Amino acid sequence: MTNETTKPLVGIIMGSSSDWETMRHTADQLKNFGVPHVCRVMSAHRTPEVVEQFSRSAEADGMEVIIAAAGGAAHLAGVVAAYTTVPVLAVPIESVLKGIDSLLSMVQMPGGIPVATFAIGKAGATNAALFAISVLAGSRPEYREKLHEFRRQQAKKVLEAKLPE
Ligand code: RP5
Repeated sequence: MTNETTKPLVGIIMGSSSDWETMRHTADQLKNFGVPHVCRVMSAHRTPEVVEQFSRSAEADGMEVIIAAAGGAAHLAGVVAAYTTVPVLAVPIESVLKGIDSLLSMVQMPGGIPVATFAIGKAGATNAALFAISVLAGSRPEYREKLHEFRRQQAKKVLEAKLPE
């Protein structure tokens, strides 16, 4: 599924369709910023060949960031990173162990193959998208301006917050 008409700059991949409830927040954020992206389900253990093919071709396909989400023994991001030098951002999905297993599987990559790991669940899904946009903004002033506007709006909401009597 390609969500924008132009070539995707960001690839959002997840180990299972059950991860979508979390990863829709990543896709929504990219959509809000008008970033072309693609969302796909692929699993490091259930469909390893698909993961390999996707990762090997990501750079030639013009992808500049890959966001990989998985839960449990969450090796998807690490496997993708093994095949590509495109930056890989990892989102740990909540699991029967509350996502601690997913987080540790992702964040504890041995030195040499980096994976940038975000918070468990919705916050991580949101921040992975915002971080990807920051990466793209390095060479795209329109995304930089949108990020500034996003921060302004976010601050405004905090300043205008009313507490109950
Ligand atoms: C992981 O196993 C997926 O990323 C998912 O978070 C978890 C459970 O997958 P399902 O059994 O719901 O397909 O590979």
